[in-house]
Amino acid sequence: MQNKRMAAATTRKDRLSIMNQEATAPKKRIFSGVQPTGNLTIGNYLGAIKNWTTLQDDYECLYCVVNQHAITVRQDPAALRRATYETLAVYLAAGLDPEKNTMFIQSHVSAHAELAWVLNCYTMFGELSRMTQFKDKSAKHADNVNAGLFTYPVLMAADILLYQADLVPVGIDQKQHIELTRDVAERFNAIYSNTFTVPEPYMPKTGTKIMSLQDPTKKMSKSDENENATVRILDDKDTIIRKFKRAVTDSDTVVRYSEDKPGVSNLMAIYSCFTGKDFDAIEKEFEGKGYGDFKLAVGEACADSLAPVRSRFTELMADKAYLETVAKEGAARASYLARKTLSKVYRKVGFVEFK
Ligand code: ATP
Ligand code: LTN
Repeated sequence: MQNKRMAAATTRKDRLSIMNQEATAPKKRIFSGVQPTGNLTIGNYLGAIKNWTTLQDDYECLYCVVNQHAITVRQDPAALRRATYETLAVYLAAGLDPEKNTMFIQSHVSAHAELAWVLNCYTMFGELSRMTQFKDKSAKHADNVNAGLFTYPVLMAADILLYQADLVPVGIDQKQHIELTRDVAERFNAIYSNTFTVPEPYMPKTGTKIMSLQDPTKKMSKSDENENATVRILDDKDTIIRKFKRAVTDSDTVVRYSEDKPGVSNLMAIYSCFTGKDFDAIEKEFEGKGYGDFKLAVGEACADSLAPVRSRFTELMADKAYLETVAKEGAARASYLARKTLSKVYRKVGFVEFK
């Protein structure tokens, strides 16, 4: 934001005034995370990670690989370990600079679990029962409706509140969890005086909910068992094009954004995110052309945009030592910030100090 303001400043006086403000006003803080529960999809990319890369110059950003959230659903330990490093590698491959952003692994910073325990005592059973993600996931994993799945949003609130984050960039599916985080923060602040920054969700205009290619009424999700339903950030070009060719549309032939055309509208949103074109421009571009041409164009735009991410990812995965260094330095910085909040909370609730 401040850099854009600087570019727009026309006089020397304006520029000096912005520089003075930059010197005194701390940058706003951002926190977000992705679960290492599988290969990331273009939903995760367009709804979250791609936007993160646009924020790194103007905000102080922390991005976490939330492996503690991941075990609310049963995970194979080796697969979880692999996915944890892969998720961190995707953050870097997408363009997040470790010099500018703090990237770390949730289980490396014990304050997350510690604050979550405290916040559990300030979150109501009724509030958690209303969470739609809990309802969806407990229906999907009916044999394992564990307490962690139920209190998942409390750990998420702890993630965010530990860092006094102002903004949380996420897809729309996480909005309800951010609202709960705000309620818990406000409740705690009201009892103990100002302790937590009350965060706001930060969502992109388009791409906030990318739908499944096989059922456009359902969110695209990395744990979907139907491989044709999801496009993975790391899929190769042929696979991406094949998946878009098979995408469910409708019996019409017109490329038009409309609620009654969820399949085509979803493809238009994806195309818009990758090309920067708006819906009017897309409708004009494909006037008189069929779905075949359109699907191919979406596939190509997606594959071409992701190609550099994929090649950088392969390089990064071959350098485990580098990934470990990024995670270690990230955890050190995150722990320092997290401890400050946790000590304050412990003092306020009346825990005696460890001497
Ligand atoms: P899972 O299948 O394990 O539930 P997921 O694909 O839903 O995972 P998360 O790890 O829960 O992904 O989400 C990571 C981030 O990606 C969140 O900010 C979430 O809002 C965003 N996100 C996930 N799916 C989509 C989607 N289809 N469209 C837009 N954003 C999404
Ligand atoms: N619940 C989120 C992942 C997540 C998160 C967070 C996102 C865990 N902690 C803190 C933003 C901020 C999801 O995407 N399912």
